[in-house]
Amino acid sequence: MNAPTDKGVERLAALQGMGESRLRKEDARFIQGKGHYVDDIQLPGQLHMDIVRSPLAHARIKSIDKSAALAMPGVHAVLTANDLKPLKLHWMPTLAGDVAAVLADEKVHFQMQEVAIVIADDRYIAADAAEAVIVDYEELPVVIDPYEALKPEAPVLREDLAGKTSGAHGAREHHNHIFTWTAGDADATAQAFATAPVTVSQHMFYPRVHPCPLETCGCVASFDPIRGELTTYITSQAPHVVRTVVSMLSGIPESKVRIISPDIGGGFGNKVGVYPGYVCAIVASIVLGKPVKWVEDRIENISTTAFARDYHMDGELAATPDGKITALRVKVVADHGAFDACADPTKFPAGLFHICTGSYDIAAAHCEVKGVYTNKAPGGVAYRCSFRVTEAVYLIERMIDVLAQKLGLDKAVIREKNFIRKEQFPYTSAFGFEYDSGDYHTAMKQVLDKAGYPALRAEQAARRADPNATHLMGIGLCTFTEVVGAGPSKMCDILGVGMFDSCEIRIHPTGSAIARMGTITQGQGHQTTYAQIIATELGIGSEVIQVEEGDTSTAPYGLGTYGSRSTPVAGAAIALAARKIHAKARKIAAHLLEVGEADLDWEIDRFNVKGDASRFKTMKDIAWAAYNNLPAGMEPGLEAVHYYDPPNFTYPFGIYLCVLDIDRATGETQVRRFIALDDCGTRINPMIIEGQIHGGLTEGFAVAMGQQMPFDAQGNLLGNTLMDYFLPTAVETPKWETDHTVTPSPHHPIGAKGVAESPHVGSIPCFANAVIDAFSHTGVTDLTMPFTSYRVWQQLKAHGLAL
Ligand code: MCN
Ligand code: CUM
Repeated sequence: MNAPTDKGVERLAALQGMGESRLRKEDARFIQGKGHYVDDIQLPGQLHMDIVRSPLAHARIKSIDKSAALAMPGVHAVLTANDLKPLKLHWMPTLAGDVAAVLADEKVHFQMQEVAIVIADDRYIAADAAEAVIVDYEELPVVIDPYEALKPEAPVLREDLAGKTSGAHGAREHHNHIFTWTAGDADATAQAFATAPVTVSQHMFYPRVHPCPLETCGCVASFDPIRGELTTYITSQAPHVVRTVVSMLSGIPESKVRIISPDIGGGFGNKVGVYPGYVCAIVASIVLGKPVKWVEDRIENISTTAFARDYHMDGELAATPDGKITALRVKVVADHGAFDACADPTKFPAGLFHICTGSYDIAAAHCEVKGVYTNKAPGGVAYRCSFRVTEAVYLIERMIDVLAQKLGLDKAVIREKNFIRKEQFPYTSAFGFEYDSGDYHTAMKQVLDKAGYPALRAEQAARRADPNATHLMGIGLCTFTEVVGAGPSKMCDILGVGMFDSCEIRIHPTGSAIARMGTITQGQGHQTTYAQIIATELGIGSEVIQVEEGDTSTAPYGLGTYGSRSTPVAGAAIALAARKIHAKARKIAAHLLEVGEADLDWEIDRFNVKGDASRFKTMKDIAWAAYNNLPAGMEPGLEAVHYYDPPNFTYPFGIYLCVLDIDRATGETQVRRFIALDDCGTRINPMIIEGQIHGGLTEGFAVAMGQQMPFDAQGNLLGNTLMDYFLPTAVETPKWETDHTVTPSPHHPIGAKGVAESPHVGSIPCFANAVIDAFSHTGVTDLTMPFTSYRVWQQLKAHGLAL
């Protein structure tokens, strides 16, 4: 390629391609009130649905009296499980191989479970009528603790599974047991522990939290009885998967089902699953022949749609006396709630939790995850989690601190000692993951230098020595590795559909373009960044490239946006679709310039004749020719579609450091510094990456410092409104300092790895490690999130540190 001339530099800048901090194209609409969300959809004759929900967490339904509700003016229908039974729609399959009640069938399993639906002229009538439905319940004993649930005498929660000794993931050992999933080499690990000079163990609980997107879940279902076509606007992160599920459940051919995800006001994993509300609205529209809208309120969203975590973990490390880790063993009890509705790739009931050897070279490892039913809402995989990588990183990053404390080693030194070294990549972990690329030592040094780490430790020691110090000081480190880009379809599928993704690009005669994708943005800026990839690959300005997602009638089949998979999978599909177009464009250019293809050089936006840059054809010239002046025998048009099945996941990583001060009088924590270095390989749009990292760190701060979903013994969720559930604003949010290194993925066409979940995955253990580090001189090795002032103050009291 010729070195870009000065004019080349200008042309390159005009493309606004990869590496540019191109401003978000979406924002012009959003900041002028022109966003178009599900609740903005108004169809002629549209009716409204509301849901009658259970006040009890575990109860038998003795009777349901609809008469008062049906008598109310404006009410069109009240439907219960009995009405869905003839259609076999009162239960539905979950993505995890279980079934979930659409409307409670004889029994409710968690508070706020869907019991009946009301369809009315407007939302207010529907809400009033829902209150008028009288349900007679007989209370049953409630189980909210998964350890209690596994006791022999525990009440049977899922009577529908009576006698089923095996489930989707193997044998069931107890009536409330869902699965036991293991990975790694149990014998090799046991042997390493048996001979290890040093071992540590730690129990830790990662509490249940909720992603709480600003827009709640909802849909507008519209069945056209004349055409037999169903169109549903829905807040879905995976519209094609929804279409497949809806077609399978309803029997309507997939070609007559159209799912449209319009603008989405945040998903964060909350909008991956298929919820009873969607199914009910669709059934109601089919039954009534009219469009039906259902939009959750905040309490319904927090109480019933996909929560996250609820992992009770026991970790063990074996090591040498100087801190070289030789083995990791983990046992998890996972509270899945009433139905196993985790949105994981089919073969992985614990998601990608087995990435839990983290950034460390650990020879032997074994993990066991036991899924358990309780009387809580179902879900489990949500909230910027990369399929439970959040839990995995929390486990290993907490464990390494526990080991450092036991051995009296510095928490940075122990990490550097155990890091997988740069020359070991591609590195196969004890759990079988093949890490594609990484350079942890360089990144670590960059962060420690920036933080002035030795001085921080010295300051901490001085504080500890001073009985009059008003504040404790904690220094937290988290040096994580993510696994994103599900996935190679040989390993990852959803309901049997391989987890590839897709892109279709069409170049119009005048040189502008449209790209259609199987993914769907919820705020990640795909319309901005995807265009940048095409701009660089094809030499067409980003401004004239439209990116369209979310409509199953126009987009090629794709598995959607979650698990930070859009860049690793769809991003690769874009590049490869563009390269197909590029190859055809080269042929057309050769024809137009009357030279051989080999005589052409590609330069930014054009093909030059080798050695004579004055003879060239731009991509714009070629686009025009593609519709009127082609080499003999060549098909007209300039477009391509690519379905990309990745050969491997991508393994982004980060080094995070948090310094915080704890007020010994009040227990208040103040984050003094938070440094986040991320490496996501090739960076498409640094500004968007920065935005994703700020957002993920802020959500991580929320989880660590305030979010929780506590249940009382009766299964009442305490805190399902934004009065109680902590959403940080600019006031509480710390100032973030970001940094990066670039270690491209060797197997991705543009070397990019995902980034969106990293800041969340990495920051939560970093905050936890910082708070616990502040107390480490007292012998404390674990505290449970969230670290509210009251909880921290209790710790201060317990150790005689409160002022
Ligand atoms: N990007 C980049 N260079 C890279 C990697 C990513 O410029 N090397 C850009 C991408 O082009 C994209 C964005 O960063 O615009 C995020 O890309 P990626 O990491 O591939 O993640 P996804 O697009 O697949 O987004 C999913 C991820 C998930 S799973 C959750 S949960 C989450 C998150 O995105 N939900 C979000 N970030 C969110 N941000 C917003 N505003 N709203 C949500 O609901
Ligand atoms: Cu696990 S939250 Mo995101 O994968 O949609």
